[in-house]
Amino acid sequence: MSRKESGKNENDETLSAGTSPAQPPEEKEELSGAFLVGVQDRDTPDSAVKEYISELSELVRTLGVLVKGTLTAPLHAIHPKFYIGSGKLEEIRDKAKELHCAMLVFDCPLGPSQQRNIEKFCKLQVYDRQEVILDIFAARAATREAVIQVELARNRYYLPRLAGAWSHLSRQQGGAIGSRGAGEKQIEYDRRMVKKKIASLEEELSVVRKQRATQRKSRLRGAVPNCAIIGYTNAGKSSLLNALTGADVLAEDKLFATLDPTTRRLVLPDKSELLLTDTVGFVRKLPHSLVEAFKSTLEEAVIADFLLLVLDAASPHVESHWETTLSVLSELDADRKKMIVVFNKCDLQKDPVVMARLRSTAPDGVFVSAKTREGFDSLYRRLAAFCSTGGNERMTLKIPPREGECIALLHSKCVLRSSRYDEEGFFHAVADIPPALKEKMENFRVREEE
Ligand SMILES: Nc1nc2c(ncn2[C@@H]2O[C@H](COP(=O)(O)OP(=O)(O)OP(=O)(O)O)[C@@H](O)[C@H]2O)c(=O)[nH]1
Ligand SMILES: [Mg+2]
Repeated sequence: MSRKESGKNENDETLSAGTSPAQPPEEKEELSGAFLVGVQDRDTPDSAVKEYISELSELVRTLGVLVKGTLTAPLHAIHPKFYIGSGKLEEIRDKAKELHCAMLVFDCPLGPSQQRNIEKFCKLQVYDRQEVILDIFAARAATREAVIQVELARNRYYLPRLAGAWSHLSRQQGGAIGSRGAGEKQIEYDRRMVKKKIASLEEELSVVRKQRATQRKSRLRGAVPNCAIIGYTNAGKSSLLNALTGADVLAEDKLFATLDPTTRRLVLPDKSELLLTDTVGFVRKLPHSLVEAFKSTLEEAVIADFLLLVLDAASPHVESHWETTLSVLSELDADRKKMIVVFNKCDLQKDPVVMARLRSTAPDGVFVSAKTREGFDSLYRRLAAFCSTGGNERMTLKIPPREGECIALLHSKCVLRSSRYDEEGFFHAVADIPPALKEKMENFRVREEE
């Protein structure tokens, strides 16, 4: 089922079950749809909990599953057996049964045994947010690299869940809940198989990574700055790449429409050039196994000379999306990169109060619309400024005579401050090096003490 068909977007405790709301569900109605469970600790305000649950609804709907009801459980301390208190879980179970739901989806990360305990107690399938995200990625993966990465992440997620988790796996193949019959031997066998699978996926991924690194090298050889477009899922990253470069990347009102990076060359009005790479979107609580597995894709952000951090100015949650994006970047060790903050979808955000708030939080932010192209002139100016000076670094260099290509690059792509040849033919220079050439020139750098 597509997201658009999948029902309303309210945060009501009980949502339409797809039948007429006036008629109670029939006794023998088949189990379907999900009941969502949010958790609220003392530090989380009501508004944030509402936002998390509405995002979880969106994620679940992306999988084509109807959301029938939601409930938020207060959390004073994590209950080792069920994560939340047993009284609350009973209430959740009864509500979910009343609505003939087939599954519970928790917004918090459940441990393998908590997941099993809740399944046993409620006799319902139990998912957590991480598994939902993994499933969305699995459904979206199209290229070999994405498929391997997702499969790797899923296998790593399932490995600790194998012990006694037969229903959990068998349900993936349509098995019934509560049918855990497999003995320890079988579980051991499965564990070995999953470990083997993980090892072979890792091997396959390392081959693909090497290919990507080679492609990247040939891209970097062009000495054009690299910019990665990053941001929360659905912020409009692909739309922006398309609008700026005339690329034809799929841009859809879907979570995680993009899993594979696409790079396009952009020639700015002042004729400076850069390479723009569209990347996979971020989301709150991105499963660690996914971040790990998608490292080679996400590395595009790490190796870029600078970032375009795209935010959806029309989203009521723009600030928290920004925070999440920065925290995923910090997990990748890329949060201190130079970046241009871009507020997209300005055609949809006409509230002057919101715009003023965003302007004051990001005085350097650029406000654009990928749809109407408003604000593109200022974005071009910011990009051009970056290309000409932004990322340059002054280096003192000593280049051997055999490196003629490097010397030529210094003359054509760098700003030479001073230069001379010595009697052995070495080229000595002080030059401002653009980001794309830093790695290459680093080999000939002369340190102060030398
Ligand atoms: N009105 C309006 N809609 C936009 C704008 N930019 C993007 N959209 C819409 O927002 C939705 C998401 O756009 P994408 O470009 O797919 O977003 P993304 O950030 O690449 O999303 P993921 O790949 O899922 O992470 C699509 O329906 C776009 O048409 C904009 O400036 N204005
Ligand atoms: Mg995209």
